[in-house]
Amino acid sequence: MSRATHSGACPLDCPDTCTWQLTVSDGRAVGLRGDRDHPFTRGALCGKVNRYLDAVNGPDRLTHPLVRTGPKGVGPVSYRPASWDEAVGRVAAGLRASIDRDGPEAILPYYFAGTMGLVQGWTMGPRLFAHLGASRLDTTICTAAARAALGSLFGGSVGFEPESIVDAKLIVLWGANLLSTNLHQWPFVQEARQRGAYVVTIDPLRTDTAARSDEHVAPLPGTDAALALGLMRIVRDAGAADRDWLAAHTVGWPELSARLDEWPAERAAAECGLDVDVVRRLGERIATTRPTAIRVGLGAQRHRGAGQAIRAICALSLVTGDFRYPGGGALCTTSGHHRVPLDPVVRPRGMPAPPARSINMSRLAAVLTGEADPPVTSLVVFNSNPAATAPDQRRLRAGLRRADLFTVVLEQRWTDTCDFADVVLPATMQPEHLDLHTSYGHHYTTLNLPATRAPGEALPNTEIFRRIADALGLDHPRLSDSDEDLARQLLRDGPVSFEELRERTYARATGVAVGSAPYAEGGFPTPDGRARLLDPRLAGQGVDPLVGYTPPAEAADPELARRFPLVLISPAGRFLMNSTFASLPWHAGRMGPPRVHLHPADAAARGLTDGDAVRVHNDRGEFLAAVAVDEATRPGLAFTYKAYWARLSPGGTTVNAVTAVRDTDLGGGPTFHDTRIEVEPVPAELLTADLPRVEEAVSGA
Ligand SMILES: Nc1nc2c(c(=O)[nH]1)N[C@H]1C(S)=C(S)[C@@H](COP(=O)(O)OP(=O)(O)OC[C@H]3O[C@@H](n4cnc5c(=O)[nH]c(N)nc54)[C@H](O)[C@@H]3O)O[C@H]1N2
Ligand SMILES: Nc1nc2c(c(=O)[nH]1)N[C@H]1C(S)=C(S)[C@@H](COP(=O)(O)OP(=O)(O)OC[C@H]3O[C@@H](n4cnc5c(=O)[nH]c(N)nc54)[C@H](O)[C@@H]3O)O[C@H]1N2
Ligand code: SF4
Ligand SMILES: [Mo]
Repeated sequence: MSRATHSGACPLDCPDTCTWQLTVSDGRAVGLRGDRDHPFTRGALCGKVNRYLDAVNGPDRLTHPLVRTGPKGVGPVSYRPASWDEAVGRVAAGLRASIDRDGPEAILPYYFAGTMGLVQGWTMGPRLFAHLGASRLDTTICTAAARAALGSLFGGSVGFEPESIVDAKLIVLWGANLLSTNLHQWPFVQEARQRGAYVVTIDPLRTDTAARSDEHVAPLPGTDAALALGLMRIVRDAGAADRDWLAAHTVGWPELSARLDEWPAERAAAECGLDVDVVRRLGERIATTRPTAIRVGLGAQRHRGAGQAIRAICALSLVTGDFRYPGGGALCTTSGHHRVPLDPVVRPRGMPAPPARSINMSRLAAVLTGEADPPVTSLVVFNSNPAATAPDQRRLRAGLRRADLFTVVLEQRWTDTCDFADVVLPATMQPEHLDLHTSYGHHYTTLNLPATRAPGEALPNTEIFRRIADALGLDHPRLSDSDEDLARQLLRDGPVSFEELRERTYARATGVAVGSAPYAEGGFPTPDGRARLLDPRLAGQGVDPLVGYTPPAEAADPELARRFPLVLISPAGRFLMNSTFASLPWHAGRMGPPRVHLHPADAAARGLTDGDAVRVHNDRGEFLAAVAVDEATRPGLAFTYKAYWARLSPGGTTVNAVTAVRDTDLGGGPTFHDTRIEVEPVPAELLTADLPRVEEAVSGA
């Protein structure tokens, strides 16, 4: 019996990008644990990934290409197995038909971070579509608003060094639920606490993270910029604005300071639905505590005013001068520190890549139902499950059902999106392919080498795209680069080599040291090294050039509030990774069925008690859920966890049936947490109606 251990990377869309040790016995993955030496992983994975091998070894893995033989939207019964040659031939014919009829922009590749791996996710697929002249995908679904805000403010997605948070004396976890979504940051927060730090969580919900902090401040969703402006005002009035540092390393402080005159604590508190004393105390604490670290989550940027929110929150750390100190300042994502430029790999020199329109992925429902001209007539989905995760699900499903839309889905298991495919292509999982990972929560780069054979005929995305290129008759040599070639190209000008990573699996690769304050002397990645509290370029995008406040859209709409009195947010669930794992028995069991959490006052006002079946609805659509009466929320605010699967949910829809296609003020991001709803009771049987189990469903194919 052969048994070996291989180092690799967790591929999931999580800031922690853990290094893991995979045990393989006779070709099968049998054990998985966190790398003990990795400075951020520190020996442990998370609950959901401790069971990752359920996904790898599951009986529901897709093992053969499938082609559609029946209607769209009904599931695996509409499909039969096919050879790779036949399936890829169909894909090529479908794409060709779109090109011949409407030009290459009629093709839309739709992909996201199902794997964060740069090789399987962000190189060969985009390279093929760039060469074809297909529509480019503006990958906005997650961090577009934050990225745009950080780009404006700092010149890139940079911030304090996350391991150095141990040196902070005040830690503000702002719109971040670390214990669910950034677990490996938590021990560093605890270490800071042991050294005397005070921890405040700013979250409309009393999450586990909030409950385990020293203080929980619960503003109304989408009002963070108002809170940040109020806090900056208190800091300034306390004489704690770091005027020398602001003068040397920022632009726009005089203008911002003038704006703060409009933001007394009372106004901020009223806007945020907070007690004014809570705002004052927090402001005074920030004014008097150096260094303060603000760990900004992504939850604060899923509202219309997201760009201004992220700018204002991060501006607070500029006003206090906290970037002077190790462990001080703001951090939303570390991705801007990693020097692995994608564009030269996606569009390598010498490979023609015609100019093409750009399509905002968060608008997919609108794009497929009339917004795009010429229309999208071929859709190639990989590393994503938009039928579950994209907004305005009812409209999106209507678009996906279009008879004239040719859809290809590359997947590891049958998902909601597969229901609408013409061709489903079986893809490998992380133990089966090569990949290269940077991180959005730390400063290490990790190499993942294949350690097991894929089940059946599953292939890496890269190989699937090479075959599609070949079937299309494309013969540019860059379209046959191997996975190792792609990884080497990504690392070409980087600080760490492929050889080094092959030897050691991971390396610190950004040039920022633990315990350092990278922006102590300014040097932000803007042209003049200064952070921009005032950014005249934003005027062209319809955004106030000065840091300020954009109220939420639906949450702040009194007219809509009369019909839909509850605001609904849908943050991350601990045992899922977006919609990944939602079909696996262990993970689904830990999550429980879809629930809508209501404050006791809201439940009582509607005569609802725990476990009652309700229809959660607004003008866009509805989903069914059980009521969870929950003190973790506040009156007027409901929540449910994101990314259940429609095909496994009662009623056949999810929370994204009520979320809107609407752009954030900056970056064109989605506004999942800016949604109004009402709930009304429905018969309990509706929740327990027979639902297909995925294993059964797929064995029909
Ligand atoms: N277990 C698990 N981990 C995950 C994911 C998952 O699905 N499950 N998803 C991954 C992905 S793709 C991402 S993008 C990240 C997201 O992870 P986070 O950045 O943590 O984002 P969310 O879970 O959307 O929201 C975080 C918190 O923000 C709060 N929040 C909502 N609206 C507001 C607001 O207006 N202001 C403030 N201050 N807080 C608000 C929510 O109540 C929530 O507790 O997590 C990643 N990690
Ligand atoms: N209501 C609501 N909706 C949300 C959010 C929210 O907060 N609220 N959050 C949004 C956010 S932050 C995000 S990032 C999106 C994420 O939404 P999606 O991009 O749809 O992410 P997942 O649901 O994780 O789906 C990823 C899919 O990729 C597949 N996959 C993984 N690795 C590979 C591979 O190597 N090859 C192939 N072919 N497939 C692979 C997995 O099996 C999985 O089905 O959801 C968004 N949706
Ligand atoms: S999901 Fe995040 S915390 Fe869990 S193992 Fe992967 S990288 Fe680590
Ligand atoms: Mo995300």
